[in-house]
Amino acid sequence: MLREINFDGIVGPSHNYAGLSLGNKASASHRGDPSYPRAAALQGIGKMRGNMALGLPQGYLLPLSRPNDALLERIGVDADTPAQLRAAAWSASSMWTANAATVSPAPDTADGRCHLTPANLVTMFHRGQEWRDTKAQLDIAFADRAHFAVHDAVPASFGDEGAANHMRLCSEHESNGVEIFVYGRPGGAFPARQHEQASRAVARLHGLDPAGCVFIEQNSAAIEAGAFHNDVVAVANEQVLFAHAEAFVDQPGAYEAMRAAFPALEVVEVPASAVSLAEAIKTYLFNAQLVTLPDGEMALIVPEECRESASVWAWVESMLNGNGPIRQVIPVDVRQSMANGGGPACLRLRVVADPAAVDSRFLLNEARADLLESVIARHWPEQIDPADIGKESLAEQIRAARLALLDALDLGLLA
Ligand code: SUG
Repeated sequence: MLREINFDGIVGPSHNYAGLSLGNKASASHRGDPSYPRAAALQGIGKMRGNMALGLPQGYLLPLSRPNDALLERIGVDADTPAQLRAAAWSASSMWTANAATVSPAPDTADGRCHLTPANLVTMFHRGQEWRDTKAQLDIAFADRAHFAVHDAVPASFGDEGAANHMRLCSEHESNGVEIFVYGRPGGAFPARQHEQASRAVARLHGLDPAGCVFIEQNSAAIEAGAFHNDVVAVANEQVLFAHAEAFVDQPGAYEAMRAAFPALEVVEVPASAVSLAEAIKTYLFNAQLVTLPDGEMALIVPEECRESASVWAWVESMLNGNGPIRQVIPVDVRQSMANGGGPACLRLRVVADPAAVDSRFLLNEARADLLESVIARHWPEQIDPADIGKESLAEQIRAARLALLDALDLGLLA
């Protein structure tokens, strides 16, 4: 029985605001703020619990080992090395598992297995250190080779940001789908992180039918406004695409190409006159989890920040009063992640699979959520000030906290 399972990244004990992501406005504007790793991780568990309560299967991926001293060695770090480069080794950015990999479910692929390709994340120095350790987790969680294939990341010449630039249209999750790859064209004010050739390589590696793939270019104006990933301005679920009117460089052409491959497409578009790109990016209305509930209705899980924006909430209310496919809008508090540019959708990787084929140590239930909360409450630093980054005592606490988590989950082999 194939289900959509959301694998959320558990927020790591080194969560901090170092302002590392050029083009990510939240990351830049919170640079230097104190962070609250314990609260951040508990907010993430709260979101997972909420989704489980809706009847949705829930999994998680674990924080990577930080600080990553090997990374600092590779750049020959010395006393004069800028603080931001050093801070990269302390980043908890693997929490945003929408960037962990691109996933093609079994019904879409030539060999009938679910294919996963970790994203190389090469555009940002602090994120390029993630993929090998992420792959080590995917190799365990999806070890069953009868059901899953886990690839290496595509070569670093082509930036790949994973599922954040990928959407899937289908009549229901377990049926054959059309996969939409959204890439950026370089040359704008901010980096275009997803290279077209990375998307095309992933589609080939996964054995997708070319007739079931659509390649679409992001709107450079959206990237310039702060949409460093497509999932900041668009999200799809089953037959529905929920998108800002300025998400793609050629919006009518994009819909036409999607409709040619998937005629049942239903577009829920938000016009710029209702919600500007700037407001969409500030509130992360589109960085939402668009999910199908067990009764078949669709719900949109949005950041709390959406409710605080007059224009966004007015649009949400008018949408709910209409007759569209999205029947519920559920705000969640992930403010610590939001302040670094990660909303509810950034925090999860969608995998359509039989939960019984997944290593159960990566699947959440109530008892395990209690366990995660108690480890986090006991070991995660309450607060990290930017001046603490680099201190050995903090490094020790962060390492011990992660090891306590691995131990509690019987995943000590990832140490
Ligand atoms: O890559 N922020 C992440 C946010 C990723 C959001 N993911 C999706 N849209 N799917 C990024 O920019 C902040 C790091 C810092 O400033 O400390 C950061 O990496």
